[in-house]
Amino acid sequence: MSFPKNFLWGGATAANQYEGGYKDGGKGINTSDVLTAGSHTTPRRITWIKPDTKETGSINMDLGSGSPMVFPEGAVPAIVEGEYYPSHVATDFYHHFKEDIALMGEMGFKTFRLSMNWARIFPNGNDETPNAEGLKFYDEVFDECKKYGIEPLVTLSHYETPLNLTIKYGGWKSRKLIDFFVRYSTTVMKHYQGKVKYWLTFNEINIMQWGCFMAGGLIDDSDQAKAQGAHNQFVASALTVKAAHEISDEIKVGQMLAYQPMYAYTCDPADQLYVLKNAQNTLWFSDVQTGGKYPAYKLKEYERKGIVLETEADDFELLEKYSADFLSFSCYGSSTFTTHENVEAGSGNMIMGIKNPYLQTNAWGWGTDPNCLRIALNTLYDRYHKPLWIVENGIGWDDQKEADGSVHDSYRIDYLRQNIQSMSDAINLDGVDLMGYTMWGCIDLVSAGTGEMKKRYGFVYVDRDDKGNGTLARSKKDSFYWYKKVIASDGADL
Ligand code: BGP
Repeated sequence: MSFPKNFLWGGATAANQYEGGYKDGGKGINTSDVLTAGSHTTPRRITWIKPDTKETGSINMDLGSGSPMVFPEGAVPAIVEGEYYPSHVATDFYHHFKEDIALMGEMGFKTFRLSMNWARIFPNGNDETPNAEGLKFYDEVFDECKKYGIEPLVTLSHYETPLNLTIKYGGWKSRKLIDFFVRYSTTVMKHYQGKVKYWLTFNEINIMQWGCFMAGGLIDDSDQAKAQGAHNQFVASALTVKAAHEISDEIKVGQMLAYQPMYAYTCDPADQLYVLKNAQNTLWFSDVQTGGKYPAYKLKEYERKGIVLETEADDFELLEKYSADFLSFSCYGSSTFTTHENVEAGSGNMIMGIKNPYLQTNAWGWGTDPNCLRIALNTLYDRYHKPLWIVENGIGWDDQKEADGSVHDSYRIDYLRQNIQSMSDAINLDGVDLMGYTMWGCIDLVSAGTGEMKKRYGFVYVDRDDKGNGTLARSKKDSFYWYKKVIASDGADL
């Protein structure tokens, strides 16, 4: 079975994990720039400084550690001398973009998902005018894409907020950020009109609930702050959709959700209810941003917890009128839940839940699930009836490069083959409207959850290790040639 002729095959990246050049071209500092490296067993940390006494230290990032983030009195996140911050160089797209886009062109990419670095355009987040050098950089990137017929898909904020906005306003819990973001989104949508048609507002907006520093630039992880942070991002997204449609009806703005099918471990009805509640924890984000309305279960929960949103009179009308044009999502596998005790716990990273005996896992405990995309696509299409786009899917592996530069990643090819088949079934057998597929981390980049280099996803290997050593040279993995063949055959030759 093949795919529609205009299907957007490609790969995905994010500035904070890929771009580097963290001080080049007038770029400001982002929240991601103060995150240290971690590992599978040690959480990433946020460094801080007390501006008065110059005392420094660090605390665990909430995502992955599960511990609350409590900054010492008077401390603010900062870059501290002597620490290693993976995002500062990452895999240096900033200086390798021509080479990398040529590699994507060689694979036959129809689309390339990248994120724009907010602080490269507005270094402090709240500047009156954009940084011309930052605008020029992405102009060159998009011109390069055009050479190869590659349509960019641009995330406006992928796990980063200009640090100044976190220090000054506490990140997304402040409504001030709505105006700053809309100034940024409107500026770039106008500037790149004719070059960029597809935009996403916030990467994995629902990660706000577990990784609020990454997803919301919050240094207060209370339920109240997270609820307000999400609400403010919803309103900023709606205003971005409004601005996009005013600029041109060619421009489409999508939501981006972290999604994974959820299974009950047993047929005990208590397990089914537990799974339903867990699923709602994800789906309420798309109920609001794509569906246009807060669901009743969320409003009841806020009432129960005493959470009161700071809103303005037209917020809810805006959310409904300017809901997302399409829904994009990441999906790496599935999660399994139970209310029963004494069931072997899995070692999920971002993917929570317990071990599913029917599935294989990689070294980081992420399960591979041959049916996850078909289930995800059916669930989301039935719920919203809007076009979908899979913008992340893939498998992290500690790939080994041979002396001749080759990388034999048959496990990645097997994973992708199953996932693409599952996606094909959703289109061809179930009639789902799917716009495209961008495999995560198409050129090796830094892991978001752990800050490691050795958790690699790419079709292209980059010579860089967990300490930041390496030449940054690129080499093609076996999966590079395989994906090229898949695209050339419109998905028929898997
Ligand atoms: C998603 C993020 C990406 C990416 C990916 C893989 O949740 O949007 O930024 O990194 O997960 O996760 P990790 O890098 O932790 O393996």
